[in-house]
Amino acid sequence: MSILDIRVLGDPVLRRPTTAVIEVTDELRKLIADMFETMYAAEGIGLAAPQVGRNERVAVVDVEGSKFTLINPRIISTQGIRKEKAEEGCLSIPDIYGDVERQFTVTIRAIDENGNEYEATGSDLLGRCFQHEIDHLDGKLFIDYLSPLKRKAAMASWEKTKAKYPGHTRRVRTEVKGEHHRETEM
Ligand code: K1U
Ligand code: ZN
Repeated sequence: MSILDIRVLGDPVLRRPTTAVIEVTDELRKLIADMFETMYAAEGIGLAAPQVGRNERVAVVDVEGSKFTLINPRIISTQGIRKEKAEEGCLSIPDIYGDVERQFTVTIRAIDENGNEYEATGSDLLGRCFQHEIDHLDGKLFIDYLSPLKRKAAMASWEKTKAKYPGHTRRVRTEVKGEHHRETEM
């Protein structure tokens, strides 16, 4: 398995719509395994294919041990009208956070890495993560939901941060130091 480079804000791949997966191949399973490894190395709870420069309609999620592979996911229902505002971050916009209002509970239909269709219902952080990852597959980012004022402030902050990511690339590596595993960015 490999840790992949993460594309950051400004890379056009994050704004491109993805292409539906026709067949779950070994090559796709390798991409999924690499995406899980990259997500864990970056200490995220989700990761979508465009974030690693790919255009397949695929994402991975692990919220408190509830692990999902999302191939061609779509939201099939939102239970009730309850919405909730909470702070979000994005592995492709490091160090920038903002409050986003989303459905509290969503049910998705997707295909897993074995090619089997399944449905899953997620509330709270899991529901939020499903929505955040499906947005990535449609070229949408959490900053798109911020008010003009908050978005302007977020972009001003990003202007200072983005120099850390030449070529719109965030390199996450797990480094072994003595007995400790440490995350480093290069
Ligand atoms: O897709 C991504 O950029 C991953 C992103 C997913 C996400 C974060 C917050 C709300 C919804 C979806 C992250 O994992 S950023 C890391 C993060 O914010 C976080 C990490 C652990 C627990 C909670 C949030
Ligand atoms: Zn994100």
